Amino acid sequence: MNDTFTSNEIHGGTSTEVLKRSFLDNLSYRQAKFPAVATTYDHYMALAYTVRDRIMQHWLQSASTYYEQSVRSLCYLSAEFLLGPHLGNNLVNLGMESETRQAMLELGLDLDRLLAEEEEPGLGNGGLGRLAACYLDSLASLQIPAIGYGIRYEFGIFDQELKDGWQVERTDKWLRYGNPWEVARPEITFTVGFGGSVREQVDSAGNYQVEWVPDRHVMGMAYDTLIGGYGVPTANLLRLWQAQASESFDFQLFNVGDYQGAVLEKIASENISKVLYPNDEALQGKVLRLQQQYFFTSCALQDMIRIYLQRSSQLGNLHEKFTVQLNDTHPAIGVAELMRLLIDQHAMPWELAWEITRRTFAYTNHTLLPEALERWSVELLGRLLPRHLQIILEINRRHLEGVRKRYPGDEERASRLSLIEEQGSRAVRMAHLACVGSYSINGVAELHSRLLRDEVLRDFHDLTPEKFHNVTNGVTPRRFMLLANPRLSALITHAIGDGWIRDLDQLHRLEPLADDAAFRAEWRVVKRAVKEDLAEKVQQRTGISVDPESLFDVQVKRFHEYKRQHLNLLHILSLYFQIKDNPAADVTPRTFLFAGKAAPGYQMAKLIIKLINSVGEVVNGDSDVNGRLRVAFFPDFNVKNGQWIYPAADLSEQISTAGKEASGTGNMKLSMNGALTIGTLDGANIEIRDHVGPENFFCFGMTVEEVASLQAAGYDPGSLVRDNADLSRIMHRLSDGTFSRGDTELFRPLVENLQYHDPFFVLADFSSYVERQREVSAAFQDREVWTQKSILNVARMGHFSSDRSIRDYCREIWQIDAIQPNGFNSKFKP
Ligand code: GLG
Repeated sequence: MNDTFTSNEIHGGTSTEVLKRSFLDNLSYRQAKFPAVATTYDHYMALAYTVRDRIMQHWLQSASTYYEQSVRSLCYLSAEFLLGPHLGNNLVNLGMESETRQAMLELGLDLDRLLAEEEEPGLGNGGLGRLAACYLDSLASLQIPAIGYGIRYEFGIFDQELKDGWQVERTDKWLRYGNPWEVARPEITFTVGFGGSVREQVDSAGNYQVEWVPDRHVMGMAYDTLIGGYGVPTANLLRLWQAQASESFDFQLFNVGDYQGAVLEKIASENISKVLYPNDEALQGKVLRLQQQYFFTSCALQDMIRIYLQRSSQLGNLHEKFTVQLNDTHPAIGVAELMRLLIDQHAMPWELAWEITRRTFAYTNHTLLPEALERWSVELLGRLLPRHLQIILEINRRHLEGVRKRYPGDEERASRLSLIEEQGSRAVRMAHLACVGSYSINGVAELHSRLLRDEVLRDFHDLTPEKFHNVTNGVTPRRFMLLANPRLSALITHAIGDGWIRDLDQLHRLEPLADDAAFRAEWRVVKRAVKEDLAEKVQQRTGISVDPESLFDVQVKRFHEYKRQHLNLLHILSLYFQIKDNPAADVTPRTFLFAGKAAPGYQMAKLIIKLINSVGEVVNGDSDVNGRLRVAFFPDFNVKNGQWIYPAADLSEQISTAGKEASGTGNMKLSMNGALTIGTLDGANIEIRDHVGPENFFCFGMTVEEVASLQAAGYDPGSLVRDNADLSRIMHRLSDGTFSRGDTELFRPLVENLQYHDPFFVLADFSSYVERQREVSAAFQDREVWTQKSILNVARMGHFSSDRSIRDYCREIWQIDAIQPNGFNSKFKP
């Protein structure tokens, strides 16, 4: 081996020789293992450090450039970042996968085995958290100065297992064996207060002063994860906060002999960053959750001010150097916190502080579901954050003063616009706080943004229409195409070059190839191979063997009644009984694949999981069916498993009730990998259909307007059951024990809910869905035409790259430009 490498090469070079040398160094000096006793996990760790060092080079260069040029930066505040495994993605982004594979091979190691060792950081629930991760990838790839701020949960989203068809939750100890991707920053630690009281006094100069005296302090310590861009020497930071007790324990208590009490206090503080709330789209109103929100938001804002003050002595232009995107209302308390920091800590007058605050924040709404709109009781908020409640009430007083001036006598409007909900127990409406305290408000798909303007936030739209925007979500093609689907990516690159990876619109150049029979044949070979890979995984994880030749019909996402996994089930049952009536019927063989987690307390969602498995048991084992229908539930849906599933899908199920799914992003991942969509006119489905063309998309079901008028007219799901023989048989069989080993009670809550309430209009859309599914089955028989549609789906998905979303944010909202990192500069002070 060459012994003359410089330190820069050792940490930055990517030749096979250098990589081997770095790897062995890391195995010795960071893992403390000699080769004979090193485990596969040690090898993974040594490789992870080797890769991290290379991103570190990029980060040091980017950070020094940002510092020298005092650039305007984005701060993305999010309670969730669902990153997925780092190693494979970083290798792809650094363009060093093949050298690394070779280096490992020369050391007698298999890169794929090392990749499989990684425990993914599950610091999010679903779409909202994964969107944040896609945006970090695009921000770095587009060279936009940015910091992601969030919480370093010790336990991420639970691992899902299945026991007798039921979901069982297991804690996710992702940090058990250490996390090679993060850098601990004990020197970057902030104090966050809770509780106590507010003292008001007039000082000797006659100035009115407010002092918040919290009765408890928690420290937030930074852990940094580097996010490298694709094919560029830029890396940004994801800075996650971990809670720590302010003292190792309280000496006063210790001295009076209460050692136990002192330690308990410490434990209570550290609980704040202990666990991610596993709810998606449902508010729980728990104190610990509000503590988490305030904790990370306060740390982030204090950190921004610290960074800002490195280059400037007064805070008057804070909003010019930073803009803060609030990922939903979870960090919305930041509006009050920034006011507090500016007024109480930096002695700024209210008007100036408000001007800065209002020009700093921008708010993204992610849901229209009323049960997900956050409200904190005034009593709870006042107890936990008394100074913030004061500030919120003062913001509200001034806000309503403006409203009353503009709409004299319109008290109803004033109460609708108030930050405080007065009906029932008083509560702070966090979305209203975010709207008033921001310069921008956006939804995540065109339909969603329209419904925000016209319904949920209509009064705010009347008041400040210029604040409203739409930025349709996107997903990163690096992780969800290049990394997840190397076969398809290679075929595409072979056909049109690799420019599409950074500029997804270039996929358009595939369009003419949809008419090329030879290309279609290659496309099918790829799809077939990817389906075989997945079939093997399904066999391993579920014991169910599935036929790669069958249509892979995929619904993977969180379980929620609005997403209507049970509508999919009703279709399966309809096909099943069709076969039972006539075993010789000509049915297109299908594999129905489900995956997703249910919130642990959401009984109905868990029952739907059980029903899927119960139906699977009967259908898969029925000799009349003879393998033509297969139902499989792939356990523990997470980013890693998603990367297996998305590429293999033929059909993507996007079947939410119109008006309920803000955007969806799984719909994009599937279509980008060549699945055709069966979908409602909801969320981003509408835009996907517009882009790929209605002839390449199976659309069904009621529109938002039709749902509203059915609701207004009085919806009677029972009559639909009575009038539809297929449906009445299905409903009957669901309750007669056919799918529950004779138990007639098990599925009753689900059946009765549908028959008597059906809040998500499952039965109302059933016929339209089954009819469209019949077309799907027929279309799949003609493989040439199907392949053509599949190619056109991919060719026309360029718009749904998260790069496009980030460009939209930069241009329409943030006003931030890209920056090329310089080389190192001696002036740089780390
Ligand atoms: C939400 C919505 C999704 C959306 C995602 C990202 O339910 O429709 O795609 O955020 O904007 N709470 C969510 O996961």
